Amino acid sequence: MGKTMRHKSPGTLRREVIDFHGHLASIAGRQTQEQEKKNEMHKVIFDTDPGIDDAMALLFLHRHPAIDLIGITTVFGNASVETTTRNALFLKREWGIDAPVAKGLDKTFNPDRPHVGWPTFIHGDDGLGNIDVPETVDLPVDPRPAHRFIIDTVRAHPGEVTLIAVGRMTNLALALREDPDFAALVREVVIMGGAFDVNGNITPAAEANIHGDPEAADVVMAAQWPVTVVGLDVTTKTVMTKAMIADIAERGGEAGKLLADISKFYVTFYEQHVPDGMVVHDSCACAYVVAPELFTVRSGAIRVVCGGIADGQTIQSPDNRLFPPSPWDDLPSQKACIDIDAARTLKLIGDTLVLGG
Ligand SMILES: [Ca+2]
Repeated sequence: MGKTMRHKSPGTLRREVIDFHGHLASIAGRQTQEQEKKNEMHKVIFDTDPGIDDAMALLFLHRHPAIDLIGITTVFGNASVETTTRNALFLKREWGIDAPVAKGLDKTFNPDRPHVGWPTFIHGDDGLGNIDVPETVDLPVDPRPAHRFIIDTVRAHPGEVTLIAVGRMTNLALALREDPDFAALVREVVIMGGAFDVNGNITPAAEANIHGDPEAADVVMAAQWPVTVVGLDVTTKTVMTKAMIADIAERGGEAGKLLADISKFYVTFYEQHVPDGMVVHDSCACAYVVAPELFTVRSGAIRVVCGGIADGQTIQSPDNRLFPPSPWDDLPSQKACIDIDAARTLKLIGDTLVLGG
């Protein structure tokens, strides 16, 4: 080798040295890219009550290249937990999703809260737009209750797991009560729920996910983990038109067609609220995880009203405002989304839903 090199001209040697350095730089570049890619990947547990907009969000998580969906946990809300779990299994089977499904309990965090009926006029009797979901789906359910599954999975991947909760906050609050220390091991919590500078959608004060279990939501906001709340302030600005849904059916393969079929019922409900299409509440929370730059956030402690006429209202104490001593003091500063680039968010959602279709 040394003998060969002695016979090379200085020009050849210089070129080889440059090539070698280029090779090293390219390996280093590859490693940096891989590292960045790893950093950009989000291990996600999706806590959900499918639910039509939940179904869209689930397909988004399944198809987005930066999301590693490692668990689906179910909660009651859009329908009973029996129905939402069956629906999660149905979508898992239809869309070939690997993540295990763990079923939540069937009671609010405060079990004395009276049960209010399911919103079948929004999501259909089957929770998925009355598309004839089979009574049972022959897939296994994780043996653990949802909140225990969440704790165990976070503890198996400390600092790596993002929790996206798009139903009532019951499972997250139960997990915090069972294992308060696990909160410090969660990377991020992103919630669809609440209404800060706008009216609610189930009462003038409250949004449905929070209203369905206010005590649970108050526990979640007060915990020592980073929470971002994607509420009605931004989701009601994010309306997917019928033409966009048709495009997803066209380009999104069988999964896109099923999603469009499921969404018909919801679009009909939304005719009384928006001129064309549907509000994609739950997908907004998923979009935030991969593209937070599309959202404007405000920081400050968040409390949830529990009881009275404003039951379930979310109220933030902005960090830059001074108040006399109040029940918001000494709580962690969380983020409330107050604005969104709706056009770019819808494009991101639409482009993701058809990936691999
Ligand atoms: Ca939901």
